Amino acid sequence: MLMVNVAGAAVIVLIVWWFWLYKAKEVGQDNTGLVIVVENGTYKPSRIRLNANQATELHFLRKDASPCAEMLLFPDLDISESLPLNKPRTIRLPPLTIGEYQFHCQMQMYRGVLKVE
Ligand SMILES: [Cu+2]
Repeated sequence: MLMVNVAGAAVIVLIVWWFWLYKAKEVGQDNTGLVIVVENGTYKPSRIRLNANQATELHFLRKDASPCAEMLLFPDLDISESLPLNKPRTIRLPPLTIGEYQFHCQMQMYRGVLKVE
Protein backbone atom coordinates (compact mmCIF):
# COMPACT_ATOMS: atom_id res chain seq x y z
CA MET A 1 0.00 0.00 0.00
CA LEU A 2 2.76 2.41 0.93
CA MET A 3 4.69 1.51 -2.20
CA VAL A 4 1.67 2.26 -4.33
CA ASN A 5 1.32 5.69 -2.75
CA VAL A 6 5.00 6.47 -3.21
CA ALA A 7 4.83 5.45 -6.84
CA GLY A 8 1.68 7.47 -7.33
CA ALA A 9 3.26 10.54 -5.75
CA ALA A 10 6.33 10.13 -7.94
CA VAL A 11 4.17 10.07 -11.05
CA ILE A 12 2.35 13.21 -9.94
CA VAL A 13 5.63 15.00 -9.27
CA LEU A 14 6.86 13.98 -12.70
CA ILE A 15 3.70 15.22 -14.40
CA VAL A 16 3.84 18.54 -12.57
CA TRP A 17 7.48 18.96 -13.48
CA TRP A 18 6.90 18.11 -17.11
CA PHE A 19 3.90 20.32 -17.72
CA TRP A 20 4.48 23.27 -15.46
CA LEU A 21 8.10 23.51 -14.48
CA TYR A 22 10.03 22.22 -17.43
CA LYS A 23 11.04 24.91 -19.84
CA ALA A 24 13.25 24.26 -22.81
CA LYS A 25 16.53 26.08 -22.71
CA GLU A 26 16.36 29.40 -24.42
CA VAL A 27 19.10 30.76 -26.59
CA GLY A 28 19.67 34.32 -27.64
CA GLN A 29 21.28 35.46 -30.79
CA ASP A 30 22.50 38.94 -31.57
CA ASN A 31 23.40 38.36 -35.17
CA THR A 32 24.53 35.49 -37.32
CA GLY A 33 26.27 32.29 -36.37
CA LEU A 34 23.76 30.22 -34.49
CA VAL A 35 23.34 26.68 -35.77
CA ILE A 36 20.11 24.86 -35.03
CA VAL A 37 20.51 21.10 -35.18
CA VAL A 38 17.56 19.00 -36.34
CA GLU A 39 17.91 15.65 -34.63
CA ASN A 40 16.03 13.08 -32.50
CA GLY A 41 12.70 14.81 -32.80
CA THR A 42 13.85 18.22 -31.63
CA TYR A 43 15.37 21.40 -32.87
CA LYS A 44 18.38 22.22 -30.74
CA PRO A 45 17.98 24.91 -29.59
CA SER A 46 14.24 25.15 -29.97
CA ARG A 47 13.66 28.52 -28.33
CA ILE A 48 15.54 31.32 -29.93
CA ARG A 49 15.52 34.90 -28.79
CA LEU A 50 15.95 37.53 -31.46
CA ASN A 51 16.12 41.29 -31.44
CA ALA A 52 13.13 43.03 -32.96
CA ASN A 53 13.39 44.97 -36.19
CA GLN A 54 16.63 43.36 -37.27
CA ALA A 55 17.07 41.02 -40.19
CA THR A 56 18.66 37.76 -39.07
CA GLU A 57 20.04 34.58 -40.47
CA LEU A 58 19.50 31.19 -38.90
CA HIS A 59 21.50 28.15 -39.89
CA PHE A 60 19.80 24.79 -39.77
CA LEU A 61 21.70 21.53 -39.80
CA ARG A 62 19.50 18.53 -40.36
CA LYS A 63 20.88 15.23 -39.07
CA ASP A 64 17.60 13.35 -39.13
CA ALA A 65 17.13 11.39 -42.35
CA SER A 66 13.37 11.02 -41.97
CA PRO A 67 11.56 12.81 -44.80
CA CYS A 68 9.32 14.69 -42.41
CA ALA A 69 12.29 16.52 -40.91
CA GLU A 70 13.18 17.86 -44.33
CA MET A 71 10.59 20.61 -44.48
CA LEU A 72 11.02 23.67 -42.33
CA LEU A 73 8.01 25.95 -42.04
CA PHE A 74 7.58 29.37 -40.50
CA PRO A 75 3.83 29.71 -41.05
CA ASP A 76 3.59 33.30 -39.81
CA LEU A 77 6.39 34.41 -42.10
CA ASP A 78 5.38 32.49 -45.21
CA ILE A 79 8.70 30.70 -45.20
CA SER A 80 9.03 27.08 -46.21
CA GLU A 81 12.40 25.58 -46.94
CA SER A 82 13.69 22.10 -47.46
CA LEU A 83 16.71 21.17 -45.39
CA PRO A 84 19.40 19.03 -46.98
CA LEU A 85 20.79 16.19 -44.91
CA ASN A 86 24.03 16.96 -43.05
CA LYS A 87 24.53 20.24 -44.85
CA PRO A 88 23.82 23.57 -43.21
CA ARG A 89 21.07 25.61 -44.78
CA THR A 90 20.79 29.32 -44.10
CA ILE A 91 17.36 30.83 -43.59
CA ARG A 92 17.10 34.58 -43.93
CA LEU A 93 14.54 36.22 -41.70
CA PRO A 94 13.21 39.70 -42.37
CA PRO A 95 13.10 42.26 -39.55
CA LEU A 96 10.38 41.08 -37.21
CA THR A 97 8.09 42.87 -34.82
CA ILE A 98 7.90 41.80 -31.18
CA GLY A 99 6.13 38.52 -30.65
CA GLU A 100 6.48 34.77 -30.87
CA TYR A 101 6.84 32.97 -34.14
CA GLN A 102 6.49 29.21 -34.32
CA PHE A 103 8.43 27.04 -36.68
CA HIS A 104 8.01 23.35 -37.31
CA CYS A 105 8.46 20.49 -39.71
CA GLN A 106 5.87 19.17 -42.09
CA MET A 107 3.89 17.21 -39.53
CA GLN A 108 4.79 19.39 -36.57
CA MET A 109 6.77 16.69 -34.80
CA TYR A 110 9.68 19.08 -34.67
CA ARG A 111 8.70 22.36 -33.09
CA GLY A 112 10.45 25.53 -32.16
CA VAL A 113 9.72 29.15 -31.45
CA LEU A 114 11.37 32.46 -32.14
CA LYS A 115 10.92 34.97 -29.36
CA VAL A 116 11.38 38.44 -30.77
CA GLU A 117 11.94 41.11 -28.14
CU1 LIG B 1 8.13 15.99 -38.92
